[in-house]
Amino acid sequence: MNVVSALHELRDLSPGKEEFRASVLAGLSASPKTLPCKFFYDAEGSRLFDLICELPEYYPTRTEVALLTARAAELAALAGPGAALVEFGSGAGVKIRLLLEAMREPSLYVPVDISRGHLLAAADGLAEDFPGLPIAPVCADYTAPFLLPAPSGQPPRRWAGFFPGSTIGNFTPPEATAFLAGAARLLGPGSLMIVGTDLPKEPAVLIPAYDDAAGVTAAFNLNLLARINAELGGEFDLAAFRHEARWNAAESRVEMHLVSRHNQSARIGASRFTFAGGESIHTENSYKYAADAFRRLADDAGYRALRFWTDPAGLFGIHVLEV
Ligand code: AVJ
Repeated sequence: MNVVSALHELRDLSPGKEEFRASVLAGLSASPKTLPCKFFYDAEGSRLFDLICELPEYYPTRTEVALLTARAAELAALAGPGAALVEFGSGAGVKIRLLLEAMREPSLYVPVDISRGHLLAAADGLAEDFPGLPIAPVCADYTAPFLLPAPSGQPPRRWAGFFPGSTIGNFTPPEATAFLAGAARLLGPGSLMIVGTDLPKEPAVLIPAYDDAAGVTAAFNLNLLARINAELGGEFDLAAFRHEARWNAAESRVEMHLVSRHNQSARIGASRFTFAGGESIHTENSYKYAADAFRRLADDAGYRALRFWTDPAGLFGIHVLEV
């Protein structure tokens, strides 16, 4: 099979501008104010996120890549020959390469991502590096249900979900349980789910990971306001907000906020929003799960825990689940 025929046409279910507008207006009308983190990932946000992954303070990516490298053969053995992979939030497609290289005759790769350009570029690169591997990209917000593309030819021996990066930490625990239950339904009985989870640790390590010295994470957070200005005709003064990362110990999560530097108001079309000095827009949660806490959550979603791996410093974890 040649590269062109192995790369399927994109299925585009990405949220449109009206969904973005409705979410932004609702979030800024709420108290406290909030914006959904899934909208970070326009072209510029995806570019900034890839830079975050390279930052010295941002330990999750390199720690998880090292874990995946060490465990790729074991993961491939668990998946078995002829397995089909679905990746939720596939991004630049770096981590999946480690799995695909170790797997025997993977039958299909379905990258699912909300960022269309990023998804297509990553799928093109993979099609070149894995000629003959059917790749069926789906541009979708995976927090909403979607259908899997039907594999051409033989049904895969086994489906395996891949949700790396601790992106599951963006959900609240009930949302994470619902997401996992949905993945179990989507992938079916006998399927695997491989989930990367960041582990709780001292704020002295967590806070710099979300508030780096070079200011990349600040730019990533503020880009949400730039996107509102560009796409929704917003009139936010980006210099009037500052990025803040907070450790919420009671909830075991890092929170990102955009804090208003002074009293101000900002318009988006016909709507006007007022901000007191020090008032924040809560833009992201990043939950940190101890191994046991995550196992309970997976159990609530109907999954059995097969494996858990962590690095020597106990920074990051990978769970392998089966349903
Ligand atoms: C992509 C959700 C895993 O929560 O660590 C990085 C996003 N936000 N720096 C994370 C993020 C700020 C990241 N996830």
